[in-house]
Amino acid sequence: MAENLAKFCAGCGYPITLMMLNKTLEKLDLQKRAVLGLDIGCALLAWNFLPINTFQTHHGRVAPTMMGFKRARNNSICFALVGDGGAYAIGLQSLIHAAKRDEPITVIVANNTVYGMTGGQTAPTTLCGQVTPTSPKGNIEEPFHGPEMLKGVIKDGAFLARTAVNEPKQLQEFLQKAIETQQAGHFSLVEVLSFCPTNWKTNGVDTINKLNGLKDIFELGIL
Ligand SMILES: Cc1ncc(C[n+]2csc(CCOP(=O)(O)OP(=O)(O)O)c2C)c(N)n1
Ligand code: SF4
Ligand SMILES: [Mg+2]
Repeated sequence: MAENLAKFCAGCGYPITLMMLNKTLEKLDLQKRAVLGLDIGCALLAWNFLPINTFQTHHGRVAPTMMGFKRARNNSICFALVGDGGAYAIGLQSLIHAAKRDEPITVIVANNTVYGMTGGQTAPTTLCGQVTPTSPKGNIEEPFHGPEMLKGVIKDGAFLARTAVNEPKQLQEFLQKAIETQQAGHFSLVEVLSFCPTNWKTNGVDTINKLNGLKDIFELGIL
């Protein structure tokens, strides 16, 4: 695994989420049944990161692809790893209907508040006032809260939560709950506030401070 870390930028949050996912699957002895669907964006860099099977999809289309996978192979444990842009912009329509239909998959949203892979442009989650290449004078909109919006459409038994990469215990706990929800036949989504020092243009200390600042805006916990 270690040599694959090189694909992500130094200090990226994705490897933490992936390591916690791997630990959880190991604990539940589910690595062999797991399939990790990857959206376009920095999620795709995870294609050979873990000792589990992966599946590459188009931008915003990882949730419907993994729904299809789950229907065809219902003994598999299906994950859709997607960025905030993929989940809440181009893929929002299919995500809403996956949640509404209570599709038994687990969506993991890495929320770094920007379009990371393409250079840090404004995403639906970008904070008001945040400077990006497409909002050089500061974003004028309030950020979109994805799991809160999905609360309005989910069925009983579904699981929605938000945590952060610097809350590894909670991250592992929520991933386990999400997997158990999928095994019980329901939809689950865990949003993970994630570091993107390359596009945030932050050093180590400022990266942690920025992530902690996000926790004041995006509530952590089971939603
Ligand atoms: C249909 C389509 N539109 C646009 C793109 C260009 N594109 C690739 S990655 C990306 C942004 C990804 O941002 P996000 O989903 O937040 O993931 P991150 O890289 O931040 O993890 C975009 C717009 C694309 N690949 N396909
Ligand atoms: S651009 Fe950001 S999200 Fe993508 S690998 Fe680099 S630090 Fe991670
Ligand atoms: Mg992003």
